[in-house]
Amino acid sequence: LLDISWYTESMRAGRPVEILERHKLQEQQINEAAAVVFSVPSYACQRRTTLQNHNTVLTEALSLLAENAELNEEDGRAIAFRRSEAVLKALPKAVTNLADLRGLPCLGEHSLKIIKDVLKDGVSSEVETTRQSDRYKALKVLTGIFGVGAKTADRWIKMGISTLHQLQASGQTLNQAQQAGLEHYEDLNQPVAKAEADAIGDVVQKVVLSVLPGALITLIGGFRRGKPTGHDVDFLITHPEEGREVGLLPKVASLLKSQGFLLYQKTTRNSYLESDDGPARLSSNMDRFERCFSIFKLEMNPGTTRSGTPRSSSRTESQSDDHSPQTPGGVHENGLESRRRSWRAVRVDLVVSPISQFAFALLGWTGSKLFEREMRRWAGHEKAMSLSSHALYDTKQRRYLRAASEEEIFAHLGLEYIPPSQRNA
Ligand code: DCT
Ligand code: MG
Repeated sequence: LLDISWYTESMRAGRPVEILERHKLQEQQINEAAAVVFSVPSYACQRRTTLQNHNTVLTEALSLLAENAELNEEDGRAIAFRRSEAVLKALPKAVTNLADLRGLPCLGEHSLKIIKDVLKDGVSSEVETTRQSDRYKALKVLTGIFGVGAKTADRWIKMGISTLHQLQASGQTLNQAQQAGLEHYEDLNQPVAKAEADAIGDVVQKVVLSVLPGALITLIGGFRRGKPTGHDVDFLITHPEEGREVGLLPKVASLLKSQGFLLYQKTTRNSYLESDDGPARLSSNMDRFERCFSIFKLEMNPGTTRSGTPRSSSRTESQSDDHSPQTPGGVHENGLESRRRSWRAVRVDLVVSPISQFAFALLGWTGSKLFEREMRRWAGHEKAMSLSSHALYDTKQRRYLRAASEEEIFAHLGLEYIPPSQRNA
């Protein structure tokens, strides 16, 4: 506390600046003494990250900058923001002053500056400027189209295309995925609820079992981590007898299609062969399972309201803001029409793995993306191993390490087992 005699002396001598300085210093000392000391290991796969986040204002700010970097294909920057975001997500309490961050890993200079601004002013001007920037808004709108990635969006923006209307008017040739993406734009940008994922799961299960009795179907991705909503629904399919699963998806897709459940689908074959691919190529996060990317037509019970934010607000925004997601004019969807429809479009991914790779596929497809990335980094940097959704290879022993469960993979990697609900990094 302030030393009273020094204070009165300084006041008498007319030294208010010194008083202020000393005040500040003392405040800082008090803050530091009261600072919470968090201890957080540096790899996300060593941490338990639940959906309960005590620092949403900070993590949302960092997440927007990460997203912007991803949309601009600035990978290093994106990862740095994602790592800082994940550290804050893992904290058991809200951060209230900078001193709370002492000793935490992964917080780079840029992230710290953002955190500091948000703690001080409630917002970061860099975040707000980015959010409002024409380029960010255009990238968001265009990559919101299924089948459009950052590269395509950038090419279009350079041609002066930054809205859906401009895209339609431009006469650009769209591939089939993009055409379907544009047609179902509004639905595909609405969050999918767990109940909707379960309803789709029932349909998928019935069809898969009719083609391959004994097959096992698992809901993966964010829903397996306990998220209440997602941007898509991911399923992993396998069969206890290795080999029985080969060629399953073309049959499943054609049945689903004939029953009117698919608005779009693209099926790719399994292109992974341990003998051909070898461990060197395994570090890539792209896997080569038999896979079906689809847009599912989900019937909704009468009176069922859609998940997520009310549509009315998004429509008002789109009328006033030229960049926000608008329904492509003249195409199928318009507000009233779609609200009266008895169905909605949902992105659904089906992945098939041989049973011998199932644990790796399950682990790799449960996410979160950062958790997966960190697990591969841990494997490579700390254990000289190479982890993918197909296998784990030990470079020193020069052999593949088999696993029948996720627990075994964590054990091979010398990591404490983290259940899916705590992988929300
Ligand atoms: N995955 C990954 N690396 C990628 C893409 C995906 O490790 N580049 C894994 C992690 C999550 C899983 O696949 C499914 O991917 P998404 O559906 O994109 O993620 P999600 O966590 O399910 O997110 P959402 O809830 O929004 O669908
Ligand atoms: Mg998903």
